[in-house]
Amino acid sequence: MKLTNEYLLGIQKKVEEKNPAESEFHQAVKEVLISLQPVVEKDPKYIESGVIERLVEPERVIMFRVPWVDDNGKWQVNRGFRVQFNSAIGPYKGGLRFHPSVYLGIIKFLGFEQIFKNSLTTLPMGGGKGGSDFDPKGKSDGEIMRFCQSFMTELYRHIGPDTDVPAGDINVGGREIGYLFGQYKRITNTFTGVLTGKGLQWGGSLTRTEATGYGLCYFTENMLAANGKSFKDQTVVISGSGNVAIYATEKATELGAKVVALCDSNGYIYDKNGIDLKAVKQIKEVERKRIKEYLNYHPEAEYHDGCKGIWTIPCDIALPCATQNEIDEQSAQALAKNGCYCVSEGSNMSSTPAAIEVYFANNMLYGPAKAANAGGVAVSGLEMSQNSERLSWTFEEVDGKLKDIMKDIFDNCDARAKEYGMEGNYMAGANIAGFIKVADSMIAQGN
Ligand code: NDP
Ligand code: 2IT
Repeated sequence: MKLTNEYLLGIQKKVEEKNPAESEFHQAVKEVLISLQPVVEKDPKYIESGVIERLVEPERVIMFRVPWVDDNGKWQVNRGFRVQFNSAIGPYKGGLRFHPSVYLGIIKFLGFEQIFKNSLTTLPMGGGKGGSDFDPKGKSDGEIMRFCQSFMTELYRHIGPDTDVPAGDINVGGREIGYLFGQYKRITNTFTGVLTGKGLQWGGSLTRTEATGYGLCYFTENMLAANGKSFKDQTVVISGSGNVAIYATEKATELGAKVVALCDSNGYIYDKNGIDLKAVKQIKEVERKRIKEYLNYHPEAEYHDGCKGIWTIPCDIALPCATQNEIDEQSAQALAKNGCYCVSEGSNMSSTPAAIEVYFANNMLYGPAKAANAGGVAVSGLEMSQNSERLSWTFEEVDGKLKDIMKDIFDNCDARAKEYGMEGNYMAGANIAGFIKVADSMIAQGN
């Protein structure tokens, strides 16, 4: 699919000129603009109101120094970010990513996607994202704590339970949210729902840990069912071995699939008997070690260096759950050639534009990240609700709501795709459905 609409091409050009060297942000914007072509052609109000020009400009970008002292007493400096992209339908909401690859372009792409994703959840949340180029690999617990405390010592003045509510993303899980929350509480002398993904004893929601991976499988289950398929007896390849990958593996297995591979940034494991998730949880959640350790539990499994090879394993369904652009054209072709008929994204912007072309050319089912992985932020929204009413719901209650939300998201993507003459194109459906609610709110609010 190409961007041919003159007006939208002009917006894309301006975005690229005004935000040089931010290729991931350009990519995320372009995908949305392509999907919006039939929308602006049908309803001129979206051009006349200038709402798309407004939407591609973040409301606020915050960049700051994060100084901290390592275990050797040496000063270290990282860069912190929070992009408060859009508050048309609720307070800014979105995760924090700590990874050496983080720079403004990554945070902007994630914040931009978050606007549409949060809109799709049906909950009142705007879009934001933050993080740092801090690399937690090899750091002690004390170093992680001091980094988080320093990060929050600046961030606290920009956030709040009705302003901006951060959460986790790559390398930000329960431990980091704890240190961030503790520092916010100490500085502001308030105990509020300013972060989600909190511990269960101090305001967290049951199911938040599982939510993104479970939600991905619920979305995928709906997409499969609408096309006469299911997870039952399917072979599934999942990339990553972090929060999203682990709980996607758990739910896909529960739904009758056999998950045969996982990876981390060093390499991948292939276990043709089906992944032993108990071993993976021990390695990753308890010991924080490399996925290669899996061979100590299952010497009959295979380990290969590098991540790309994981997409050459024959499978029916692929669930990328590691990072952006992890499936390129070549990997998408390898999947198609091996008979994979469904790619559903746990990681944000998992597929390059060329890979997406391959999915469509091969009539594969494609679940785009901003719809398929919205379960995490949806349960974050439910955590905010519970914090506001100072109650906590049971696992079954939250899981039931998550299931309903993921079904609604799929139905909405499906309906919007059909409405605009692109049946089965859930990417266009997600972008259009997410956009209309936010754009109409921006027009109504005059900013
Ligand atoms: P984790 O930090 O728990 O796990 C990330 C996994 O992906 C690890 O196995 C990591 O390997 C691997 N990975 C990360 N970066 C790279 C890279 N550049 N190349 C290869 N492998 C990489 O993060 P999450 O599971 O929370 O997040 C995974 C994806 O899901 C991200 O794209 C995130 O944005 C998205 N997401 C997360 C949500 C959440 O609620 N947590 C919600 C919605 C989306 P290693 O340990 O070697 O770095
Ligand atoms: O990408 C995402 O949706 C997340 N990392 C979760 C955000 C959140 O606020 O729970």
